[in-house]
Amino acid sequence: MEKDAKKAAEKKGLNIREITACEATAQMLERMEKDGAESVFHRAASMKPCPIGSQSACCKNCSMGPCRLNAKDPYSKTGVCGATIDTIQARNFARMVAGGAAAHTDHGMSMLDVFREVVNGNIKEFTIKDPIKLEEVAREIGIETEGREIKDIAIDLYEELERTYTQVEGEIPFAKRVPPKTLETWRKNGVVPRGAMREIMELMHRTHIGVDQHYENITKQFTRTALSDGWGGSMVATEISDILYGTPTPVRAEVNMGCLKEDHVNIIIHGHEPNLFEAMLESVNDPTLIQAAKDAGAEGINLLGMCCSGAEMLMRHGIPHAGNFLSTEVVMATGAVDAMGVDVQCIMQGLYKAAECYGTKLFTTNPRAHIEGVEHIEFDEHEPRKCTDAIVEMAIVRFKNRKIPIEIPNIRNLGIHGFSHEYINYMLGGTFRASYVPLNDNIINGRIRGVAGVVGCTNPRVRHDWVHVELVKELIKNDVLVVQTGCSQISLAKAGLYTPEAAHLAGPGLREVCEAVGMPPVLGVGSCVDNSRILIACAEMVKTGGLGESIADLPVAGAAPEWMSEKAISIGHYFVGSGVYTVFGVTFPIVEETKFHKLLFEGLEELGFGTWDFTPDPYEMAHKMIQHIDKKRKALGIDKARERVLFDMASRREMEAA
Ligand code: NFS
Repeated sequence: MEKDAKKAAEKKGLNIREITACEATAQMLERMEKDGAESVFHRAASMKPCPIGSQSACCKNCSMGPCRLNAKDPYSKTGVCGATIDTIQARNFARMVAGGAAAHTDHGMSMLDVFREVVNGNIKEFTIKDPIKLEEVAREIGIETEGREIKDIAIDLYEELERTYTQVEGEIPFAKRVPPKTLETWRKNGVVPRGAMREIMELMHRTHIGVDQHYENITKQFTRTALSDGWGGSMVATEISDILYGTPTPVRAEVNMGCLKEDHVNIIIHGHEPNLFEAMLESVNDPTLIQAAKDAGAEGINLLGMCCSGAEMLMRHGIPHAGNFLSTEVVMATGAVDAMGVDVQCIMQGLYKAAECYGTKLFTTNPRAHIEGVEHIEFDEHEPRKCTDAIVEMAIVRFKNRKIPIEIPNIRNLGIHGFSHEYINYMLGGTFRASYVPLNDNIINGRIRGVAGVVGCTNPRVRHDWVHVELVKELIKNDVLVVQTGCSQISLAKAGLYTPEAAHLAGPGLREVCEAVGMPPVLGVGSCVDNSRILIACAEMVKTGGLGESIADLPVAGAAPEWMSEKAISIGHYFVGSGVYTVFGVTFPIVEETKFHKLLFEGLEELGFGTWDFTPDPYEMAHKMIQHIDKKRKALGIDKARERVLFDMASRREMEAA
């Protein structure tokens, strides 16, 4: 009986407008429904999340279990080994941090591998595009640069940054960028990362059955591990990508599925490491391959990105972006994607079926990420074009033999992307006085109430894009400047908030600043590893002065309203570890009213860190963040300034009315 009901519900199909706020995704889901094709949205509808697992009240770390505890009465039971709910949850949370931190640091490590090979002359296709940044980064971590050759500085930089991963004792190099008072908090609590490999290894050890069985001690180690991601692996990934491929500056670019072109060979690169994408950019500009595409009847080759490497290429080169995580299968329903090349992270296995259904040539390229049934063309950084040229050639063949009727949603959104920390510096300060002083001043005088980082994934358990968009709109309406990365940035770009004109949606203070500088009220700073740019911006704000002595003093807040990955948990926790109030949506993987929950949601703040919070509602989320920002303004004694500005605005309006 129950089965029949379920089947009937499945037959009814998806309630498309309720599951996504993205019009292009909705249109393609309609097509998939007609074609009987499957997507992440369909699978989410037919699979209910496990209620015990979603609260992290189970343990499968050994074979005496798996043990299921009672989330409603969490202290009524323990695991077979005697592990309490707090131990179990802390261990589960810790392993999510370890998984996420491992992903980011392994990504950073492969960027460093490429850098080493470029410096040694073993890779010729890539070069050092931004030697100025190389020198700056080197200087910041104590490497002598005066009068030295770039190559010699680069060799030292490589060796120094390698310690981010391999060092067994001491502090990671970028600890030098942490504001002294924040670093003092870390030292006092024993959480300054040594090397990421060591931290992740120790965390996996400590969460094994029968090792660390105090949730506070486990929390200490996963804080250290998360910090080795944010100020370590992720930061290295960002800095080395800038050095090799150029530091982003603002660029006009388009997003959404309408960027696909019916009369072009369309190639999408989806994943996280920019190396594959950079090589692909060379391939699609190769005159021989362009000619081959023309010979096949195409007008040219159209390269697009998706997910995080897409976000990086969007901001670094203005390459169009076709959509975020939840749209990666759906986009193939256009029939217009001739080839998709993927590398690592957030690559759904379901892509295989969608590609098969709509005739897209799908390729895995990274030795670390194969998919059963999918053709693998290995990408070797020493001969990058071998792989990318092959993908282009196959895409051309597919173009010639297109069988599926093409249906491209006619939606494109123009915006300005590419606000690196360096550019924010320059933009607000001007060429001759590049600094954060104007930002700090505008925060102190209350035109800008505070800064919010809104980042992270999209998740089919909530209405796709909607939570991001509503949250950000509410924040800017209240004069909070928003910086963004990853899939969240694409949600807002699709909603049209990446134009300077979107400033009219901002509150009067923020609008004034945006109009004066000509910037959008929402700044995209890149992919998820580029959240490190937000950390650097926070450190700069502290250094510039007037907003307290540590990151925890700043009127800033962070959010991942539609998160889904372990990487998001690691990011969330390194922001908390750095002193930032951070709120997540969807669900929070902990039972409420446990000691561990209390530690994350209250206790950490008392130790000088930031704090976790949770709500699935975007408006409540915005106001929780604003409340925190106001609390910090008050503690800094700048709440009065803000009141005065509000009064000024009100009186101005009164005058206008009169
Ligand atoms: Ni970030 Fe990038 Fe997107 Fe989430 Fe996945 S693409 S690293 S994890 S889903 S934001």
